[in-house]
Amino acid sequence: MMRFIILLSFCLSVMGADYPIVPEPQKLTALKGMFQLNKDVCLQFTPTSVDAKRAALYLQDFLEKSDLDLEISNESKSKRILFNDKALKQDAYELFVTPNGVTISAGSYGGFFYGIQSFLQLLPVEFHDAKQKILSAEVPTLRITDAPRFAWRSMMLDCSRQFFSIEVLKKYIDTMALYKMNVFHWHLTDNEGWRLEIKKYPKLTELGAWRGANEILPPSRGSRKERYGGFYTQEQIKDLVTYALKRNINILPEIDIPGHCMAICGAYPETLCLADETKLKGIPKDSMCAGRAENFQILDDIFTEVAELFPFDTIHVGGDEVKKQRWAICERCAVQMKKDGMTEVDQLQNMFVRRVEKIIASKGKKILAWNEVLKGGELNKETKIMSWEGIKPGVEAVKAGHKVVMSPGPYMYFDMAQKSRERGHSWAGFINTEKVYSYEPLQEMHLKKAQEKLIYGVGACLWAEYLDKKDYLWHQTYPRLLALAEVSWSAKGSKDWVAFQNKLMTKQFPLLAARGIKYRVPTPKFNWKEGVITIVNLADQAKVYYTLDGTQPRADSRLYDKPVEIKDPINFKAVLIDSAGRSSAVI
Ligand code: TNX
Repeated sequence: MMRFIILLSFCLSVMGADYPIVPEPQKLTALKGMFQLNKDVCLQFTPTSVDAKRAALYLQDFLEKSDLDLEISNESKSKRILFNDKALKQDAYELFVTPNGVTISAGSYGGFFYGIQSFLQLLPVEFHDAKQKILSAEVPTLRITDAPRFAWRSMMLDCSRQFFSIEVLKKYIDTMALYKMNVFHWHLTDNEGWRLEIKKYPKLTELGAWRGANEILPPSRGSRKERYGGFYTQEQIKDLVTYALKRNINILPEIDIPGHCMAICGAYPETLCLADETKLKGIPKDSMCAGRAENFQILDDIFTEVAELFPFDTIHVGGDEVKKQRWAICERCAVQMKKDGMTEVDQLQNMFVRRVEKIIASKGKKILAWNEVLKGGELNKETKIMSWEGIKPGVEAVKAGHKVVMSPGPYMYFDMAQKSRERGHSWAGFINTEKVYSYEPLQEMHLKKAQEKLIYGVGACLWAEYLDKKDYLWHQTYPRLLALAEVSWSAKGSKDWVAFQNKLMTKQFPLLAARGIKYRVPTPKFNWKEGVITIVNLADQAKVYYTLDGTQPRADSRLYDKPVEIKDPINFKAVLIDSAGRSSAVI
């Protein structure tokens, strides 16, 4: 019995801060001793496995940035990192670190890659800082058996409302990969700008990529009257796709149709509905006409180029918030409705999406779309649905037989502010890291076991209306993405908020800081009761400093070490300073 208790407490102690890997692996066992990583260690791989070789080269490249050059050698040197081909499921891996060597086993490139990511999180954070040279390290020994809970783990970035350079996108993708996310959902077109070069329709980017006083797109948040915009060339896109694939990330392009189309409709006004101008007054020009046959040819041409650029098997075709007022008074839409015996404009959208399904199928791909496309009739069962208007549309989609990616606004919309008076949207409430972490993808769905299998993945969205402030993109993504990673990867029921916070504080914040990521430091949480202020839920290594005279608290202000008694009304201000020395906003 005693032995069992000792063993149990030993196993429990390995969770969380001792082995601060995010997302929490499915199974982790601590071992005794340390592995010495230095230039005498060589890299080896199963010679018949292309994936094992690619992974070995990836790790070699990564460590080389710190000047640690490991040789690839099949000689039996004393210590090695072995990439071992083993029949494991897609993206699953085993990582075995002993004092004598490291073995990463997997049956897919993704599995090897994720074994590497867990290993890299065990290294001193200096390895993540390109400016630091580090030639040796002690790595704690352990055995991990790990696999993702969901096959699809996506992060969306809206590059229409704001334009981000390829350099920023690479950093974004690189950091996602560290946390085992595998789909970069790239929102490329919207009312505020069309961002990808389409050779057959050059005006999409010549005109549709720009907004400002004299442009076809009016100025919007952050861009004032200046000409604002930009687009990605096809060469840049191909390069980014390759970059992402190296990190086991597929890029899911989103071409948002038939609504959110002011850019395409501005560049090619003939794509708009046909009606008496007086009746159309005041209705935004953001929807493509559903009754114009040529529009489907244009889309076919566009998707031909999109399908060639993106090797991923799925294309996101939007379908959200289509303003159907134009359709309701359009002569051509009326003809179409009559021809198909339709009585509602929702049916028109269904017809539109079904035609697009056929177009995309002709390119050998499947579609994914926002949940609004469920209205107005059935769709092909191969079409995946992204449930953003809460949880209910996800249930409806499953019941209609579709695979679903859960992105409910109240948990997964990283464009929401994280607390009151912070920058961001708030229509889905305030979403802090704890809220994201609390999300259980099967909650409130009441699905049968077979239906649960259709919940294919989880994805967060970062819309860019409020991302015009420098580096705010990072503030909104981190550390919330780490919570998303645990929600989508870690085993159901394995979540532990206290342990998670400690992992952030002891390892992940310093690691992100080393990578130059300007994450949001969580503000301290406090209780106020009967004249006493108590700071609660303070993670290991986090420090709170405060002032009582209304001045800005800093690292040389009073350190919080016990509840603060307050006699008179007073201006109490506090900040949290994390283990990387970065400060939260003042509360
Ligand atoms: C809704 S979510 C939108 C976006 C906005 C976002 C702001 C969705 C499919 N459409 O166009 O940017 O809300 O939170």
